[in-house]
Amino acid sequence: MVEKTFAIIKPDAVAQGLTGQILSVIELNKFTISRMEKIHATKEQAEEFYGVHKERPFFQELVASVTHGPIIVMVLEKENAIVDWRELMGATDPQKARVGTIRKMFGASITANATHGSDAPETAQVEIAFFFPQMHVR
Ligand code: 3AN
Repeated sequence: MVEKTFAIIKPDAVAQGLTGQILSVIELNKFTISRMEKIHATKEQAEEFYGVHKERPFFQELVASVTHGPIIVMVLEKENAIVDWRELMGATDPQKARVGTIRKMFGASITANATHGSDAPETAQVEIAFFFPQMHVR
């Protein structure tokens, strides 16, 4: 089934000039970039977006890491987009990510791990609606 997922290129990767290379990997892996925008997320947006993590010890670090510079927010589309994008990103910790994954190639640390991706269909729907409210998800 063709599905949509939500992706972010995080501030560290954008600041390092890795946007083009990451977009290239995305396209080589047959994702369609349906929507894309460069924004600078506010603290309030980040706190709401990462709301499920608010009790975790790294929450403030996480919010800071995604707001300290511009990010690229995207809707990616392909068959099994949600699972395939998470596989292409690799493990949360770049040191544990498989060779060839985006986080292995471009991630610096567990917080500055280059990209974000929705983890389930419900999350994808909520995250797409959060950044692209005018978009029809299904
Ligand atoms: P993923 O992004 O692989 O789905 P989650 O959902 O467990 O990982 O975590 C969300 C984000 O929180 C991660 N992308 C990462 O930036 C950050 N994070 C996760 N675990 C840690 C940790 N132990 N220390 C610092 N940041 C973390």
